[in-house]
Amino acid sequence: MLNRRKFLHLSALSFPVFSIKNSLHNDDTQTKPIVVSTWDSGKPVNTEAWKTLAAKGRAVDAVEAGARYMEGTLNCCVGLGGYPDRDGIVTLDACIMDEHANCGSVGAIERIKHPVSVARKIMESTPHVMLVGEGAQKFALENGFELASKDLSADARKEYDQWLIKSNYHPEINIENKKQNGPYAPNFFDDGSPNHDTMGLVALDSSGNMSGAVTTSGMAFKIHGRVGDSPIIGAGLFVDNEVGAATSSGVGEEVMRICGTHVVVEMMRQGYSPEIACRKAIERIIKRDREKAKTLQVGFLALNKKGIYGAYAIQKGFVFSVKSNTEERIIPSKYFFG
Ligand code: SD4
Repeated sequence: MLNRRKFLHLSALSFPVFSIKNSLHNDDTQTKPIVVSTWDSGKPVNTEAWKTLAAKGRAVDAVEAGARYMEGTLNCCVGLGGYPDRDGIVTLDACIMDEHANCGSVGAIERIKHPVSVARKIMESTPHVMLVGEGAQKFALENGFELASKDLSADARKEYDQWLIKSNYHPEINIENKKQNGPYAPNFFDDGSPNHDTMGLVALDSSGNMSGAVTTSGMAFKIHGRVGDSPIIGAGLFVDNEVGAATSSGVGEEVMRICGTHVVVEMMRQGYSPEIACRKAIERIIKRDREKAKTLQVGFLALNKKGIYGAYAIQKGFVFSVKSNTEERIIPSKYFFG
């Protein structure tokens, strides 16, 4: 039986949870349509997705269009213009998930410009969720996708040649200040600003349905065949049309170890706001290995069924882009260390 002392203790413990839940449940506002994307580079991605959302289209079409925009920007780090693996080969990961929990995914695909659309084709025309490597490329070619050149972009060639001098594999993704964090951290421009290789976006359409997509060239100079969190459903992306959707960026291995975006969505199901849900997933990563977590970056971004968004990261520097009928802006994420 619960004695009074235990009862008081339990109610004190549950108070913050109760108030967070209430703050979500008492909020009757509904923002739709809305799209949120990782990073400041998400701004034009949102603009592209918005064309579909503003025309009362489906969220799944909007997120595919947003991801395709980024993949098509070949002077950028997402898609075929991205940094190669340590063998000098660009391998791409992508996924998409719709309001019915249909999902499609490609891992380590080579020489295909729009992996997100290959993922969608897998989702819609096969009984499978994920194809990888040569099989994914074969499937893409059989379905009308073109084989692109294997040449690296000028920027990727320059960075790869530079990296080859030491061939020091020291993954530190998206930490804000390169100089603070060791001799060589890939994914930074010369001025030290983060050069993101991943684009994740989630959207709520005017019918109240949610979808998400992620596309990436993955971690720069990775071991050939390495696949990160981005194409893994429940790690880099998760959508539950009853609750909300989440995506991630940062060191994929850490996200995969906790099934990060699935954790975020399940936290939202329990009533937590998107920001607190993201924070809880970040805390789970930090709890596993606090010292290691200090050396790396992971950021989660979430949107709930009411169109309320939130993000949380391990370190300072993660930002996200929002577009709705009432706002269009880039917002710095809250973070744990700093
Ligand atoms: C990965 N999560 O492959 C990706 C990398 C990333 O910005 O997010 N970079 O692990």
